[in-house]
Amino acid sequence: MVLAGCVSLLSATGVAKAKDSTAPIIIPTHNWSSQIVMAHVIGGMFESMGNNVEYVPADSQAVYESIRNGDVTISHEVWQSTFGGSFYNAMSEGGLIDAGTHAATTLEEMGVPTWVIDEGLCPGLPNWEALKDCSANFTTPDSDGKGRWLEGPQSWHGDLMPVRLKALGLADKWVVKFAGGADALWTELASAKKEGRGTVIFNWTPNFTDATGFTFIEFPPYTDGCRVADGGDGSCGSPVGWLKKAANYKFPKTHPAAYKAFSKLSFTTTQIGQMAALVDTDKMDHKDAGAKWLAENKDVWTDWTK
Ligand code: TMO
Repeated sequence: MVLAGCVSLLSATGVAKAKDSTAPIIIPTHNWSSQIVMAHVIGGMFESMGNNVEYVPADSQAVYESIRNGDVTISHEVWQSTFGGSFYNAMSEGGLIDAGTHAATTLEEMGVPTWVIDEGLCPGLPNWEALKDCSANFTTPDSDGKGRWLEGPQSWHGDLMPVRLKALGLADKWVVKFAGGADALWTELASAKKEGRGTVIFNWTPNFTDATGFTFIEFPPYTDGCRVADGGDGSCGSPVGWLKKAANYKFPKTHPAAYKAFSKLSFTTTQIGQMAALVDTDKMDHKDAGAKWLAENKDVWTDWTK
């Protein structure tokens, strides 16, 4: 109470707030839609406050080292399962700070479009043990007679999924293939549907598929240390995780107002799903999608920029 009184007294007497630097805030763009649209949403918020912004395409793992070094200012979608390791590594090296957590919880996991279950193509799903008996319904010309898991680009998880298949004793029935990009996952969903054939793909939530019917496979639960990189045998699924924001440690000093807005902002599952859908369902350009989202959701974000 006393403190609040002091603060309003100070601003009433015209003490200037710290002003943001005119140096550009560097925002990275990666290879999935919500991340690129949200880059433009947050960049647009910063611009509305009088800041300069630059977008740079960046590798989604290496970016944490770039933030630590100051080549990139922020990361606005730090997904626990895929990037938690790189995020904490950079933090322990020094130079990267945790700028808070979005409201949305996340899952990054293999799964099937829900119609695959409804059509009886793998009885027993979403329990992973069903995969022992249904691989014949998931073969493709490149899968050597095995069922195919279509993983995301290898830059996201390396050999996490091939190692998991082996650890679960499924490697004689299933094989992992890597998609060149996220678009290849959505193309596969559409063509499997058209051909009425089973498909298992890597996917995540929040995403546009939250609204189209997608079921994640339930693997043995994730525990700290269950992955090979953390000392385990890799026979576990992905965590239900957080979605964080990260920043270079100087950002609060160079751009105090923008940093304050960045640390306050928090998107929900629905909002992030909308950002992805503007591109993947409505086929908009990422930049236009960001502008449209900002225009239609002023009530969501303007308070954060004050
Ligand atoms: C990092 N991702 C959301 C694509 O799983």
